[in-house]
Amino acid sequence: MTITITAFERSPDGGRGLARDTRVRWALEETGQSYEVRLVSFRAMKQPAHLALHPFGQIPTYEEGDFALFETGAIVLHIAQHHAGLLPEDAVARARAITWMFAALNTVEPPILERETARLLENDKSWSKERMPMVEDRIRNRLDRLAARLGDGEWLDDEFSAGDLMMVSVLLRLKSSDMLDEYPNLAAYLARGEARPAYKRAFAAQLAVNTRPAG
Ligand code: GTB
Repeated sequence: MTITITAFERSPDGGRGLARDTRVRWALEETGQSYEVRLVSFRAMKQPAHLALHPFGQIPTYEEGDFALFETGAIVLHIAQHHAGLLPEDAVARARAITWMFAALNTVEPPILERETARLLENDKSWSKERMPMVEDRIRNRLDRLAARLGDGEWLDDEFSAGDLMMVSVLLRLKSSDMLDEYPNLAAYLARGEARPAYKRAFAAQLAVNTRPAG
């Protein structure tokens, strides 16, 4: 059955890989699944056809015949559960990998998103400069704990898993800041994720979409 995902027709990041289709592409590449991409404009995302797939009018979505999913956590988990390569066989290790996926999405990503919102939407407010150190300290609070847990390990548990895929995807959003400079082991962890051939293929595929000539 053909797998089809949706992605921005033109990502606002110009192909830096920050839009969330990249993590889904990465999971598909890690598990050796071929896929097609349906590109959607901001306008099309809010139309009934897309809203039937994604109630919040966002990308990415995932379709396999009549089966459709939204939310990258659910999509990556589905891919990982149905194809080898992203979850350990051992039940306990598998549960831990899934726990790391949730930790990435529910504990680490929210303060990072808060910083992006503050920078993009609140930059012109009189209180913006005053607020930013507090926003960044909330990120540091998470990074301190994550860095302590990772230590000098290669991945969060023994083997690379969907938990690492999600955590690296979330941390990538800090690349344009200097915050990761404070955490050499996290910066190295991120670099290991980016060096994976599957990540490189996913990144290149989204870049090709976002750098193609207009028209
Ligand atoms: N929780 C959902 C998930 O994980 O799937 C979040 C999905 C989401 O936020 N999708 C965004 C979207 O569709 C695209 S990725 N936004 C359009 C809308 O809500 O109308 C978020 C994103 C967008 C742009 C950049 N960028 O330009 O750097 C980075 C990330």
